[in-house]
Amino acid sequence: AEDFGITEALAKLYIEQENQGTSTGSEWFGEGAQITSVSPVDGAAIASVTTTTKSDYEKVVAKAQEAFTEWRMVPAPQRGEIVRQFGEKLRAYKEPLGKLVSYEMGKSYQEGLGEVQEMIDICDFAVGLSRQLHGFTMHSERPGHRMYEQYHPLGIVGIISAFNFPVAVWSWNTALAWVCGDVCIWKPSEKTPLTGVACQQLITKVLQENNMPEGISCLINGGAEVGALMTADKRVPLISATGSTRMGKKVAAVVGERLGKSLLELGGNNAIIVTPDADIKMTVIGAIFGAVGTAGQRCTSTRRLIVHEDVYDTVKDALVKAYGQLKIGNPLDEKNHVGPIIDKDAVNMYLAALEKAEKEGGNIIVPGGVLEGNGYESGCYVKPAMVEVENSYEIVQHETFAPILYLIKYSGTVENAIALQNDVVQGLSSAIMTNNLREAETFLSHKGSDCGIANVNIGTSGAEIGGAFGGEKETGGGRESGSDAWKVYMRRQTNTINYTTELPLAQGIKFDL
Ligand code: UN1
Repeated sequence: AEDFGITEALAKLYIEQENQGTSTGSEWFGEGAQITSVSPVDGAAIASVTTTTKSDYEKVVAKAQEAFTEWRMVPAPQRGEIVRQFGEKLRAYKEPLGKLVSYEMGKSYQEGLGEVQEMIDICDFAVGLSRQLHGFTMHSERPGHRMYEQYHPLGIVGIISAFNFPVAVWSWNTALAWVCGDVCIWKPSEKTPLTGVACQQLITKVLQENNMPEGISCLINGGAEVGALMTADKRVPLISATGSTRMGKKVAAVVGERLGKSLLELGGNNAIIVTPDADIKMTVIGAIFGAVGTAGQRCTSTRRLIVHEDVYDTVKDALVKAYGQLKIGNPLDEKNHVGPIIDKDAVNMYLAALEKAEKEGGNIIVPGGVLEGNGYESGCYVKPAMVEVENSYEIVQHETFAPILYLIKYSGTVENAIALQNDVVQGLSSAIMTNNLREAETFLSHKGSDCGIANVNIGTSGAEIGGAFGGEKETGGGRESGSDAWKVYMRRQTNTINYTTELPLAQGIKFDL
């Protein structure tokens, strides 16, 4: 089988064949069972990691706590300098890391590189931020008093990430958390542990080169039971979790029980509204990239297309034609548009969703199916499918992490389309295609989209790091990445200072002895 430079990439990223799993920097350990990472690209076992046991975890927390006492006293701009150097490291390792992301997760090499680019960009963002961790000052109601607020580091941030963006989501959290003075413990998805090992190796090099406490970046590995060690642990004040709504509800309950903070980035059910005033060519490109890019495995992937009856047939025909041209195959081969989905469980969920859509009355216009034969031996390559449905179907209400696009027809005004778009439990990303100002502004208004992301004339996926990223309702309400998302990684303190010889009370209260 063709290697596509994978062996070389693994060596460059310091990935050994086994026993890398738990790390507090240069120290690697782990007593738990092995997880073998299997590539959905060719079904090959790439390497194994050891899972983290409870006693391994205790070692990690101790190291992280120790690192925190040192790290929080490093001035924020100097912490920014470390993150800047990490961005430089990522620039130097962009190709091997992008390749490993592509091979371990199955997204195209271009998208693997794009994911590493998001990491580099968030590092740049965080460097600037390290001099801008601003609080407000306000005027006291009392004479001779001053008030202001400031932000202090929180402590340990626990990061639980998903397979679909195996490295970028970690960096959105860590780059900000580190400049904020926090230390991080990361549990990557058990489906993509090796990209986690690679990132840990690279940041450790930067910390060593700067003589900084290595425990600011720790790695643990395993399934939900390993994540649960962190969620239940009051020594971890913030849990940032990305994944399914089902997982998020569990995390929120456990973290809520101890009144910890959680940042949740959960499922989406993202729609593009296509009005009679849409640019059809742009619509087709936006919809197709949104639906089949990353093989439909982004939380921002386009799941639903809500199309006005006047342009419905035109859009449908153009999409069917475009779907016919999609090349499905090895994502490291740049000729292909669509790679595999993550594993056979995902394939079964894809098949079950299509079956259910049909049973509920859906009309399959681009049939799905699992590809077999030469190049498809992993059993994870599926055909992007398109189904005409009603928004109310149970399966349409559900996020299936696969390239299935649901077509929904609307008539009348844009308000009708917005009602359909909002009529799901999730609230991550949304878009409208229109050249009509009234429609666009209605979509963005108070009575418009209820999602965390609402776009005009671009698709639902591919958000830039500069904005706050996240969504409402069952998407979990968290915001990470750009804008002022950093605030969740810090604790806020209001300070009042009296510089007089009197002690007046607030609210004019008299308390004379
Ligand atoms: C995710 O799928 O978890 O907006 C994140 C996008 C990417 C991030 C997706 N920048 O599609």
